[in-house]
Amino acid sequence: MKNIQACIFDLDGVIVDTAVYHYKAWKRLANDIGFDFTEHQNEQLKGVSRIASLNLILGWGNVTDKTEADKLELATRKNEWYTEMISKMTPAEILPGAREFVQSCRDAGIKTAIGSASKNTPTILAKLELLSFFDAVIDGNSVTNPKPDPEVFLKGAEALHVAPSACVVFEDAIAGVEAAINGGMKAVGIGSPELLKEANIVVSGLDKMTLEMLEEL
Ligand code: B16
Ligand code: MG
Repeated sequence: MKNIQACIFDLDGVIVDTAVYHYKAWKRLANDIGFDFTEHQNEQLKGVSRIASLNLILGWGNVTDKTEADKLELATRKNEWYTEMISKMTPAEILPGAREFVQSCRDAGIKTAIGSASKNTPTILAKLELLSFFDAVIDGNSVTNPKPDPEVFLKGAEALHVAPSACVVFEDAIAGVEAAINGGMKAVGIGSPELLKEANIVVSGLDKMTLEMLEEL
């Protein structure tokens, strides 16, 4: 595997599906304020940072009277409900094939990292018992520019001491695929080929991914 020296994985939607917990917590917040939004709208929040998600949701509810301090309080309230839910997560919630594929990369001498927008990444990885599967973890606590800015993945490459051109990013969000391309990396889309058009290849999940496919990128 000469060309590819590192694989950088997005967390939510690639390793684990936390979208359902995010949705429950955001929906509860919206309901408290006095409006609702659909699971379909929730799709637009994937890969989007906490405060940017809140701004989108408030827009859907036509809520325009919140100050920055109010928003901080609302985001904190949502995160409390969300962290309560993820505190009950178990390794059974790891998406099919994820642990196996990460392990096969490591067995082949490919370095592995997480590149996620989530500030809750350390908690989630601990609950999934996956901390020891990654050589570096770059998350929402260590980046200032959200995807599609490539910062999160470039920091991952740097931490692994691998050139961006030798990195492959696995992403379920359009902005995440764009971030990988913007950083000069290869991108494997996880999900729908219609949506993730810019990715080099798209698979439905890591259970469909093999080391041979990495070589062909
Ligand atoms: P938190 P990813 C993203 O994770 C989620 O997809 C997105 O829905 C969430 O708002 C964001 O993390 C921030 O999460 O509130 O835990 O900091 O897909 O980049 O791994
Ligand atoms: Mg994601």
